[in-house]
Amino acid sequence: VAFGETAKVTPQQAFDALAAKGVVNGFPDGKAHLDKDLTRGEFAKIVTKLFGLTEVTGKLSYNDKGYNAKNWAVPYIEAVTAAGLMQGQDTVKGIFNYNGKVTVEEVAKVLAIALKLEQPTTTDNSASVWAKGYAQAVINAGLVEKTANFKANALRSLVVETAYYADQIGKVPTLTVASAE
Ligand code: 6LA
Repeated sequence: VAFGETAKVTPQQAFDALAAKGVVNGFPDGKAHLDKDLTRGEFAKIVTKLFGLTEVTGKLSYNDKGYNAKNWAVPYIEAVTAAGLMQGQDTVKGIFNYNGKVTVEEVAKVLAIALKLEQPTTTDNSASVWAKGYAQAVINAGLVEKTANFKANALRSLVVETAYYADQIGKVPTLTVASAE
């Protein structure tokens, strides 16, 4: 691996590394089930853990059915909302859609904002209009393939791989060149 590059890992290796840090949990059968998709609520939990956000209780920002203090996902959804990483699918009706499947473009948006990636004005990707800039940002950062179907549901393999690399981005050492003075 060249200096400044991140080693390529398999989705299983990414999962294992994130599991060791408590970012993801396996299923009761002990497997990662990387070919499954995941809900927006589950994704909010991963994002909370990945970026070390504080879970928020005592606040209910959305009007979804079942969105109440007993819902396990609420503290995570409130955390990503407070951090400005997610805002829900309908801000007029106040719908987060926590049981809906998270899409690749939704993952792209969250990572692009969290990592403060530049959103290019020129885009060439399959994302919805609202997500084109975010999708291009993660493509240009090398987090997602440019040929990805951004409107499709994200698989757990994509989420763990992008989360793993997102985590690494902050850790790659930057080369400091001493001044000649
Ligand atoms: C209200 C709105 O315009 N939502 C957009 C987009 O911002 C949302 O991004 C996330 C990641 C979210 O913030 O919850 O997923 C849902 C997206 O919905 C989009 O509108 C269809």
